[in-house]
Amino acid sequence: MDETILVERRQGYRMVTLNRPARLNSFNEDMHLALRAALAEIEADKACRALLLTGAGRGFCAGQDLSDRVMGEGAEPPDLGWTIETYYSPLVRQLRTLPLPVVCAVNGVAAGAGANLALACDIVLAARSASFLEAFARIGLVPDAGGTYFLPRLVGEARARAMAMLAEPVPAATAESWGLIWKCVDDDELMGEAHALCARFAEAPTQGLALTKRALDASSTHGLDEQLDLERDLQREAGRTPDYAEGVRAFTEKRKPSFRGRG
Ligand code: T3D
Repeated sequence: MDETILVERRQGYRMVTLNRPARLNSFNEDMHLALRAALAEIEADKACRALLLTGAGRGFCAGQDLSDRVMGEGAEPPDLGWTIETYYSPLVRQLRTLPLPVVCAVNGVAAGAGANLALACDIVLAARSASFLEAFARIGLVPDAGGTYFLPRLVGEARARAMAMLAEPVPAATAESWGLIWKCVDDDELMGEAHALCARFAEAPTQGLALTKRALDASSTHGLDEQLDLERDLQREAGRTPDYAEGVRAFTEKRKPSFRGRG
C-alpha cells in the first residue's frame, strides 16, 4: 500500500509530506493515523527542533476525502462530530502544542480542513499559485479543524465571514496581504525558503520558542493582566534554560550563540 505520508529526516528537523496526490492529499483514516504517529515521534525526539509540513503533487490538502462520505439513498448519515473529535481536533491540538516551530509550505490548493490545518501551523509560506478555500459551505458543513477560531483572529470578522460563507478561493498573494499567512513566494522558491527557515530553527533556542508559542496561543482568550502574569511565569522558565545563559554569554563575547535546543 502507498504511504499516506512521507517523513524525511534533515539536520535538526523533519519534513512531513502529505502523500495522497491523486486526491489532492485529502484525509482518510490511514493518513490521520500516520500523521498522528509521525507528530508523536517528532515530539518525542529531542534532536528534532522544527517541522516542515507540505503536500505531494499539485495540491497541499483538500480536507476530508469525500469519497469516504458518499451516502446511499436513505442511509444513516455519518456522525461527523465523532470524526472531528477523533481526528481533526486532536490533530490541531497536536500541532499547536508541539514544543517546536512548525513551518507549513502550502504548495497548492489548501481546501476545507486542509486550509485550516495550514493555519494551525506557526509560520505559513505559500506558493504564488496556491490558494486557500474554506470549502465547507459548498457541501453544507461548518468550518472545522480550528477554522472558526483562526480565521477571525487572523483576518478579522468581515473577511472571515466572507471566506466561510462564500467559500471562494483566496489566492496566496491575497492571503499574505490580508495577514492570513506569513508570506507568498514564487513557486520555484517555496521549498528552498521553507527549508532555510527550518534550518534556522534547527539552531534556535527551541525551548524559548516553545514557550513563545504557549504565550501567543493563550493571548487570544486572556485579558492583559492574565497575559502579563503568564509572561512572567513563562519568562521565569525561559530564564532557567541553558540556551538563555548561552545567548547572554554569546552576546557579551560578541560571537554567534550555540544553542542546545530541546536537550
Ligand atoms: O467528514 C468529516 O469527517 C468531517 C470533516 C470535514 C473536513 C473537511 O475538510 S470537509 C471539506 C472537504 N473538502 C472539500 O470540500 C474540497 C473538495 N475539493 C474541491 O473542491 C476541489 O478538488 C478543489 C477546489 C480543492 C481543487 O479543485 P481542482 O479543480 O483543482 O481539482 P479537482 O479536479 O477537483 O481534484 C483533483 C482530483 O482530486 C479529483 O479526482 P479525479 O477526478 O482526478 O479522479 C478530485 O475528485 C480529487 N479530490 C479533490 N478533493 C477531494 C478529492 N477527492 C476526495 N475528497 C476530496 N476532498
